Amino acid sequence: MTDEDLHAHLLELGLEAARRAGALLKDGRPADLGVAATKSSPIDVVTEMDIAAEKLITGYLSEFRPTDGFLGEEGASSPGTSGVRWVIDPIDGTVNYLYGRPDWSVSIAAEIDGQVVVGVVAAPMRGETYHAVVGQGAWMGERRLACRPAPPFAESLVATGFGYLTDRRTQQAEVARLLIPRIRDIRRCGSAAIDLCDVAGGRLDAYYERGLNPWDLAAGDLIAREAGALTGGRPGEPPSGELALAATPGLFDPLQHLLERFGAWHDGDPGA
Ligand code: LIP
Repeated sequence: MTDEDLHAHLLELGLEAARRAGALLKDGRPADLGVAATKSSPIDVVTEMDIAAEKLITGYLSEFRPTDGFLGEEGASSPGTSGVRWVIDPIDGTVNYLYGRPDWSVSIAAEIDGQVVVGVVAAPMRGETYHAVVGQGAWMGERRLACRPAPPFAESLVATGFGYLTDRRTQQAEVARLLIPRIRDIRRCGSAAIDLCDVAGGRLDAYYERGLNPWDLAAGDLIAREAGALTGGRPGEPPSGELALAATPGLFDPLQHLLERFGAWHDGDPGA
């Protein structure tokens, strides 16, 4: 199988897995959905549907690719032997899903030897699915995605997010306070994968956040890059949990410079 054939195969599986999980989550959401457990803090929640969706996705993919590895937010973790690893966030935007808000997504990426080659983000409540294959552009269905031409910095629309730990949120609020007077406005959607796809599709000029996990980032980062955005972390660094940034090229450097100066890459002084 050529690399191109393998990528196409992985994309087909990722799209169908995301479609099936999205249907389960949209049509099967219990009216009385509650919190099944918490993780890093009392506001870092997981529902029965996060767990069910991850089980559906891994079960479907394993049926066709039994030797692939998995890394999932809700515990799927196996190295596999094929060199392919699926990185899965079954519900990106869990708090939104818990509250019945529409901005949540199913994020599925396929890595080969540690490099993401396929990314799929399904946003069922938007009726939209975004995808990318490395080197083949970013798409929303059949529509090719391209990030927005850079506006003047003071007219940029920038999204961010806030973590689940108080010290981190305090510093993140301080960074936003310093940034807001310098840009058009801030948006906080609650799903990193959707924010990254909105940069890819020109619905945002940029997005940054500290504290993302690999499953929040993997698919959306590829989609943003394949749409022509620049992505990274601190200067010279790749996007990571320390800091993830995606922006239309004309905004990337000035925004990265400000985020470095404002301390977007650390949690501030505890108790400050
Ligand atoms: C969410 C991210 C979001 C961030 C939230 C949360 P989850 O992922 O997509 O950008 O601000 O705090 O981490 O936990 O819903 O999969």
